[in-house]
Formats: sequence, C-alpha cells, structure tokens
Amino acid sequence: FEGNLVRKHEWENTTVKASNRSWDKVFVVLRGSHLAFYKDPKTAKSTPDQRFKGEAPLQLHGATASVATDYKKKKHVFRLKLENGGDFLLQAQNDAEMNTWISHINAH
Ligand code: I3P
Repeated sequence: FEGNLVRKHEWENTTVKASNRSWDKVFVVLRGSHLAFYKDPKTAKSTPDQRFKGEAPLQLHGATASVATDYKKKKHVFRLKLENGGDFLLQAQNDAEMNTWISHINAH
C-alpha cells in the first residue's frame, strides 16, 4: 500500500522532541512491517534505497495508528506511535484516505 501524505515528526522517542517538526510532503510505502518515506513515487519505484532524507524505514512492530483527535490545526490527520515512543503526524487528503491508512498500518 502506498500514497502521498504530509508528515510532521513530533517525537524521536518518549522523552526527546523531534528537532525538525516542519510538515513535509512525502510519498509513503507500506511494505510488510515497514513504512518507508520517499520524495516522490518515481524515486520509490526506480531507486527504493533512496529514501527521504536518507531515513531508515520505520519498524511497525508495536506501532499503532489512530485519528489525531488532539491535533486541531489540520484536517484528516492521524498519529503514528512507534514502539520506542517515536511519534509522527500524517495528513491524508480526506477522511476516507486517512482511515484506509490507519487500517493498513494497524493490520501490518
Ligand atoms: C515548525 C513548523 C510547523 C509547526 C512547528 C514548528 O517550524 O512551523 O508547522 O507545527 O511547531 O516548529 P519550522 O518549519 O521552522 O521547523 P504546527 O504546524 O503543528 O504548528 P511546534 O514547534 O509547535 O511543533
């Protein structure tokens, strides 16, 4: 499963805030239990090792996705909490797309 999302990294882990908390447009690829971020679909397809900012894929074991009801500044935003306390906000284009992402991530 894959698609465009807008991403904000909020927490590195339970105690450390992410140093860069700006919103980035990313192309997201869910494969098995990993979530990888790319600049665009073309890069994801042609050079899958060239991830956004050289980031390693996120391990979804122990991770949960849920609607970010506490985040009011943008619509269609869900929160991805990783096992290590890492925390990302991800914005879809509409609620249907958001719910599809939540289901797919939680079903990994
Ligand atoms: C961040 C950017 C984000 C903002 C974040 C800022 O600044 O403005 O949009 O999050 O606020 O730090 P920069 O682009 O200079 O990194 P919100 O959109 O959620 O307000 P934060 O520091 O409160 O996370």
